[in-house]
Amino acid sequence: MRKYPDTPDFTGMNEPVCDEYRLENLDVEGEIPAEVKGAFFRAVPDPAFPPIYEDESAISGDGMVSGLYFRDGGKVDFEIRYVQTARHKAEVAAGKTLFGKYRNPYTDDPSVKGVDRTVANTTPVWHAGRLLMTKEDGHPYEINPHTLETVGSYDFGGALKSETMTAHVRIDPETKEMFFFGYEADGLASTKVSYCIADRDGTLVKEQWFDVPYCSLMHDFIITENYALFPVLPTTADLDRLKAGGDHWVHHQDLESWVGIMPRDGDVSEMRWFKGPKGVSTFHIMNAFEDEEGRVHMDHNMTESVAFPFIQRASGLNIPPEKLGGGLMRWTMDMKGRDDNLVQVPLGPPGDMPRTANEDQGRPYSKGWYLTVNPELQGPPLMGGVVGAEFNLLMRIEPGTGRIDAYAFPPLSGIHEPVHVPSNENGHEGWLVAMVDIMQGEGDLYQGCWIFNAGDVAAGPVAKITIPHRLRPQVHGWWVPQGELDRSVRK
Ligand code: V55
Ligand code: FE
Repeated sequence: MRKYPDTPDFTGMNEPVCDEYRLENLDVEGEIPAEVKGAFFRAVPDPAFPPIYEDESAISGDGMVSGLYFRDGGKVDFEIRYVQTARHKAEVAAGKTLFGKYRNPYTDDPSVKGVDRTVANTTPVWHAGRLLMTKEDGHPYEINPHTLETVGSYDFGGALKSETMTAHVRIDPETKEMFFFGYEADGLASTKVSYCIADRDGTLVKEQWFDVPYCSLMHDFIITENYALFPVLPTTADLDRLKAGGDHWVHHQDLESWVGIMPRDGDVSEMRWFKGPKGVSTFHIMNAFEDEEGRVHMDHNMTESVAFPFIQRASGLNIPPEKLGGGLMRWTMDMKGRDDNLVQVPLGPPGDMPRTANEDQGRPYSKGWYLTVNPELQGPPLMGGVVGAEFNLLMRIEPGTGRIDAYAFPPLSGIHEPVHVPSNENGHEGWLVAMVDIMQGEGDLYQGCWIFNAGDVAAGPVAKITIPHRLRPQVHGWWVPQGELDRSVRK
């Protein structure tokens, strides 16, 4: 029998859990704000079988969908289940691993040629009453939000032509349209990118394709009130390398980055390209907005090289997280000017997992939140997650003033990406809900879900929910308010 590799991707916090379970009436310390009612969905990679290749990454793990349900009277229930992808079903039927390297079908067992190999493990997306588990290499899977049962692969009723849809969609807070894209839209290492709009009812009303300067790991994009922005960053794929059984991604320190920008309701022929710095890497964008002078600003968590150890290995790089540099960067593009270079200004320290209030998306905004590794931490971070070390500082930043407030976790603990729950109270910034891991002593792991006042993170959690079962680190999460959950398409 194959074993899980003895590597950071499969040991410590990343040790596979491989268990579907339900926990009811969880213990709560403090008081859950009445406004926190609904479901906190999370995407958790958890490989049901050991990988064929020893150097496999944690991001190839089978997607599990988890729901933390905040019900009436402060009752909280938890559930986690595998997404029943074609890939997971094929491996369960065979009782072993059949799929090879991360996004390289040329390394698969011949018996699964042509089988959808996406693992649906990155973001639970909620739009128009549907819950979708996404991964950028394929179509999403629809999930019943109440039972977490898999409905099946989802292609907008046959309308989506793109072979891929990324895990980072953007929903306009006013029109409720969902904007999304897919890179490698017509196959491996392709430069074709799809750009799609689903209306507020979830109908795919527009799909256009365009070409990017090179095939790039385009993990995220962003919209403003009038534009769609597509960052192209120098982590690239190559078909010959894939055919030779190589790695999907190699990072290039000497290659330029680009941002393609077009009117969000316009035609892809209107795309204008701005040139950015060489060698940089960004996975997540906090926000973007326009100003009165006709400039577009994009705030994103950038590093000077790529963070993922498995991509670094394939690129001949070996840079520890604390040496990756970068920061929360503002890239500004002057739409009225003729200069095709963008301007970069740092706003805050390095970090990732940015979040804003939904209502601030695409608009000028005064506050946002993201995570980092505390530079003042006296002690080791907790090893785990897809990049290696868990974040242990929750920050609230005012991008206009640079003001930062933070909540610091002790050594050997971590916090995962928070979701934001809006408040109805005037001037209240709402709540942040996030999973927390704390190693309290040798082998004594506390895991739970903490709720913070979003406007005062430094004050610490207002409520803590204990989860008495080991959890593997999540990737992204999504908050669905009770009213929307009640109006779900699947009952
Ligand atoms: C990321 C995560 C992925 C992936 C590509 O966070 C990039 C970045 C969990 O899967 O496939
Ligand atoms: Fe992501």
